Amino acid sequence: MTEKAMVALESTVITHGLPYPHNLTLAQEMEAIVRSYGAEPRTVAILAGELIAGLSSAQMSYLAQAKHVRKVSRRDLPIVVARREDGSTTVATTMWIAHRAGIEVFATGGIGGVHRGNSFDVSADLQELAQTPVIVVCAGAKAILDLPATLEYLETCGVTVIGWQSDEFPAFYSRSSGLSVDVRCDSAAEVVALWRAKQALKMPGGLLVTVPVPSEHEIPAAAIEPLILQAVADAEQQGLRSAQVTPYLLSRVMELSGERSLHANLALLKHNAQVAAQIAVALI
Ligand code: PSU
Ligand code: MN
Repeated sequence: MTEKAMVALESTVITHGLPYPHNLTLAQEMEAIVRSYGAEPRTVAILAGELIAGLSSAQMSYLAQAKHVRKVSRRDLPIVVARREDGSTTVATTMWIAHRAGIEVFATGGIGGVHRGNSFDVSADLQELAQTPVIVVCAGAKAILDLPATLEYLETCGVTVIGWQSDEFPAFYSRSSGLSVDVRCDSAAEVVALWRAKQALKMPGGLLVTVPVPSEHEIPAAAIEPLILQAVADAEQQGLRSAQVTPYLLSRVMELSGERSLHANLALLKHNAQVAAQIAVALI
């Protein structure tokens, strides 16, 4: 039980997910939204090897402009700590650090998942959801991933997937994926009830709350799919692997689809911050 309503925010979306200056404005806006709902924002990152849950505004503006900051997932954590390097945290490492800082709720855009055409490329985000007790609020996963395989993997890991006011698993830019969630929640209190039940059962791991992008910013699957196919083909042609794949796909889809995808991305991140803050407040 926490005394303060807190919401963790990740930093890979700042360093690798969005272009400057949109990344900085977005990070600041997400923090302001969390505060306006009565919770405290804690943006997570690693600076000079130190794990930070709650960047200052100077640290945030440094990170938003820094070049060559390492994207730190679970396996990278000992490296940046030992070498006292800077790093931005993925969903996996943000969960890990948030939990150790006593934070139970985390808002992000999209989680990593199982990659299309390469079922051995599975984001460490999924394993983290299996192990670390944090409620992750996201817009589902980008259709750059294999969404049915991602849901199967979450099922194997025992992660309950919640649809926020929705029966369907959202596909980031699109509200619909044709895939069902495990349970629908229409209010923060319903999410809290599931969380409390999971805790009472002493089960490890988090909960995934998936929030469809606000309708006015949605990009229909038919419009985005050809661009995703193009980006996936380009990534294959370049022979990218491991941690490079996701950032490349994110920036290539953004390049191919332009302003529209940027605006959808910003809108869903801000909306997710609202939902996460409501859940954090309901937990107190
Ligand atoms: N999906 C997005 N935007 C992002 C990411 C994923 O739509 O910014 C980032 C998140 O930080 C996520 C990470 O945790 O990419 C997953 O990377 P990988 O697939 O290498 O695990
Ligand atoms: Mn990967």
